[in-house]
Amino acid sequence: MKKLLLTTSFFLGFISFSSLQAEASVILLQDNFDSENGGSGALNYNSFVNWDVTDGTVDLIGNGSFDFFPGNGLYLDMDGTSANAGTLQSKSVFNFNTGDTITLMFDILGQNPGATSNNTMTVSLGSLFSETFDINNTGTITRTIDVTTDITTNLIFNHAGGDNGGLVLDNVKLENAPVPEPLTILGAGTAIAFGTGFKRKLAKAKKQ
Ligand SMILES: [Ca+2]
Ligand SMILES: [Ca+2]
Ligand SMILES: [Ca+2]
Repeated sequence: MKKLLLTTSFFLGFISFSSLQAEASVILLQDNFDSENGGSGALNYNSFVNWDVTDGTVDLIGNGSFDFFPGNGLYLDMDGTSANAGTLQSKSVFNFNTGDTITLMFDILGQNPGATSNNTMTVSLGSLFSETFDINNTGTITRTIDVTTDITTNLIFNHAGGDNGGLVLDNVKLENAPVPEPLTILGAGTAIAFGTGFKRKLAKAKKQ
């Protein structure tokens, strides 16, 4: 009987562990800017649902308003209309644990045709990630980041310069595949709990 108990516990623990291992990644932030400002463009916009402009300005354009890249709804000229390019910081602060795997995606649609050369934008996620992009990076950017230290951080897009025309940002997505470690403990706990319950049932059956 003891052998059966052990086998059952092991089996259940294994099921919990296996199913939790396969847990999908979590989308932490996804934004196409299309429904900002009731769907209309606005220069020097700073009433974002998901973002604060912490320095300079950005322009919410597209959808018929300075629509340099039609078909993308609204999007951002990261160098606004104040001669000081913008820094866009996520309102959310994200917690990452060692072993997590982050996927960061965004589109650089191109740049405002009024922009001069040398437009650069540094994208950062605390000490985990920092990379500077320019017009040569036009397209969909995808970066996979392995988390090697526990960290709490915002996601920041920091455009340099200030000639009122900059790189154009759209479709930001931040995703995390959490490390399954704490869930393994849960799996073992489930096995122990079940084992105890099974033992009690056996004792009860013997009494009857
Ligand atoms: Ca858009
Ligand atoms: Ca602008
Ligand atoms: Ca510029």
